[in-house]
Amino acid sequence: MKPKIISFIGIGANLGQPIQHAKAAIKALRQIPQSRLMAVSPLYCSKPLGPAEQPDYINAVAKLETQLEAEALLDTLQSIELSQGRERKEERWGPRTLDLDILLYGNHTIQTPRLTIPHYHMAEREFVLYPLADIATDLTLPDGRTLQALLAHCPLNGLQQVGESSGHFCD
Ligand code: A4P
Ligand code: MG
Repeated sequence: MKPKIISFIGIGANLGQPIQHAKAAIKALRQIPQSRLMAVSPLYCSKPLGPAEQPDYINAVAKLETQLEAEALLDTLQSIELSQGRERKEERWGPRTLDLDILLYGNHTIQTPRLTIPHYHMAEREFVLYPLADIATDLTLPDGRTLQALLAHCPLNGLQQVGESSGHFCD
């Protein structure tokens, strides 16, 4: 019997109808083999990190219990991205309809050509840390830093839950 690992998955979308892409991604996460979707944060609107000339993002974080190896989980997430995230005629290097990142995989630290876990720069990203706190408030990263300590140094930068705003962005 393979061990059951708790993994946190970052969901990001900023093209087409990003709220619909995020919801479709959550539906797909429920279907991943050898896995159980345990919690999903609310959806958030966030300001784009990187080139400013792109739409705001919808972000969320999901908690998945899985018996898949990390690379097999990545394969599955990439197939969800392909099937649900890339049906539109996107610019090759442009923003993406759907991005699914493995933020954490149990307490493992992984560094391979295909995988860096914990995910690159997650500890400074408000659109990762705040949704993570909604579903895993007492989390500690593999390096010993607590989520609460990281949040204390992470400004909101305009992050807000979908539905809270009067619709001036992310609508
Ligand atoms: N890869 C390595 N580690 C991982 C991991 N832990 N999880 C590799 C998933 N993939 C991982 O990813 C490129 C390669 O990363 C994969 O083939 C995999 O082998 P990708 O999804 O094709 O490309 P990407 O997501 O554009 O790259 P990256 O580096 O993940 O981008 P970022 O840094 O995540 O930036 N602003 C806001 N507000 N919200 C966002 O969600 N996202 C991005 C994407 C930029 N700005 C954003 C947001
Ligand atoms: Mg990615």
